[in-house]
Order: sequence, then structure tokens, then C-alpha cells
Amino acid sequence: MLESDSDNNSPLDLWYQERHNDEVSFGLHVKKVLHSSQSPFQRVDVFESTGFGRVLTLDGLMMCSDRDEFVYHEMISHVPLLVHPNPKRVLVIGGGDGGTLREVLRHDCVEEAVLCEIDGEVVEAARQFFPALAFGLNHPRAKVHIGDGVEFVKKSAAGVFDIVIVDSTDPIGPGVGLFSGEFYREVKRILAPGGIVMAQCESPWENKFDLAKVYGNLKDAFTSVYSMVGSIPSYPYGFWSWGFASDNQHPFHKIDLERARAIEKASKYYNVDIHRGAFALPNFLRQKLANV
Ligand code: AAT
Repeated sequence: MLESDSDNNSPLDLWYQERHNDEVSFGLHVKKVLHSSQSPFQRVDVFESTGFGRVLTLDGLMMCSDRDEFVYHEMISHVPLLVHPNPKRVLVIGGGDGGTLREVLRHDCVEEAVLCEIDGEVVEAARQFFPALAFGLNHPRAKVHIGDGVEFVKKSAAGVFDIVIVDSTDPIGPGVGLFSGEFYREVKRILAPGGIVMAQCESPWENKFDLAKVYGNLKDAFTSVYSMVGSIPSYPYGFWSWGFASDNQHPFHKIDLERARAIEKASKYYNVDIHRGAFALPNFLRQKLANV
């Protein structure tokens, strides 16, 4: 949402506000609106903010900003890739900005990273306005497919991916299906033995989303499910969670330290201590997930 806080509509007074619910919001001062369009799926906006650099929003909700995108993209990628002993084929669902692909493809062992994004306009906006993210989309080992992730997973052969990363929007609009138990069971089917799914799971502070239900859906499909947390200032409440699920992998007992040291050297957020610590949960979150 873009709104002016003065009567003269001076661009200097333009603010973006994400209303998380009827009570809480996050705001950024807008320097310049760069792009606004309505795709078949959602409204796509790109603007230059004074505090967080370039920002991509979908239906008014923050997807990534120049300043802090690295936290989300490094954690959703490096944690599963450094736990799996030899990840060769990776599927990213959503993530049309390219940031997750960029991080996945820093791992030389990955032979192919497939991206399935529902909205071609997100990919185009990334190519035009976010070259540092789109780097991943243009990588020679990346394959970009435009389509619904739910359908893509249903049509994929069994056991073909080592890692599936669900880099999805919030569980509204086209993203709803990516949080269901049926979808997670299909994801499990396309994973090879030892495979891992890492899924974007919203802010533990937001009561609007039933976190226990989403983690419960993961738990119906996989024997071991862990919640990982991290700090992302531009996302609701600045505190985010992801679900790490598999049938036989612990999220940090067997990190491939040789590969991890190389990755952490060139990372802005990820390091081995952060990897281990990200699974230490505050009590209010433990309580939310106590019956999962
Ligand atoms: N990399 C961080 C950015 C995102 S955007 C998530 C992407 O998921 C969007 O581009 C959206 O178009 C895509 N998407 C939504 N539903 C589907 C679907 N069914 N199949 C494929 N792609 C889909 C993540 C933001 C995290 C949450 C921020 N609050």
C-alpha cells in the first residue's frame, strides 16, 4: 500500500505500509515508485525506499528488499544443502525473484536447480529491477519454469529431487495450496531417499496464521519436522520461521563442515553457529508447536 502523509502529495512524503493485521503495520519511506502492474495472479510493485533500498511487494506485502533479502535466501538454502551429504538436484517452488536460486547455485555439487514460479511478471520484475537476485535466474545450472508449484510437483516423477525449497508467498491467494498436507505428501513423493524439504513458514508472532496447523501438515508427511527462526527486519514482526522436514535428517547434527566453512566465508548471515542456533526456539513458539 502506498500512501502520502501530507496534503500536498509531495513524493518525499510517500510511505509504504504493510498492514500485518488490523492492529500492526510496518512502514518505509518511498523515494521512487519504479513499477506497478496487475498480473493474472497479484499486484506487483517495485519501489526504491530510502531505508531498505529496492523493494518488491506482491498484493502490497513485502517479498524482498535489497537491504535484508540475504537473511531469508541464505537460510532457506544453505541449511538444507549443508545437511544433505550430496545434493545434486534441487527444486525451488515460488522464489521468482531468483534469490534462493542464487544461493543454491553457490553449491558446486548442485548439478541442476529447477525453479517453478507461478507468476512470470515476478521473474520479469526481478530481471529488470533486481540484478543481484536475478543472477540466480540467469545461471547456467538453473532451469526456470512458469507454472503452479502444486501442479508441477504432482506431475514430477517420484524420487527425483534431493532438496525441495518452498519459497512461497503467505498462505493467501495462489500460495494457499503450498501449505497443505496434500502438497507436502506430494513433495515427499518426489524426494529421493535422504531428501529434505525447507518451507517458508511465516512469523511466529502473527496469530492470524495457524502455525501449528502448517507444521502439523508437514508432520503428517514427514517423520521429523523442526522449526528454524531468523531475524528479517522488513518482514512482519522482524522475526521469521521456516520448517525443516525429512524422514531421516537432523537439521544440525551432521553439517558438512568443509562445505559450510566455504559457504560462510562469502555469506552475510549464514555461519555454522547461526545454523545450529537457528533451531533454538523461544518458549512461546515451543508452546505453539507443543502438540504438533
Ligand atoms: N524470495 C522471497 C520472496 C518470496 S516471493 C514468493 C513467490 O511465490 C512469489 O513470487 C509468488 O508469485 C510465488 N507463488 C505463490 N504461489 C505459488 C504457487 N502456487 N506456485 C508457484 N509459485 C507461487 C517469499 C516471500 C515470503 C513471505 C513474505 N511475507
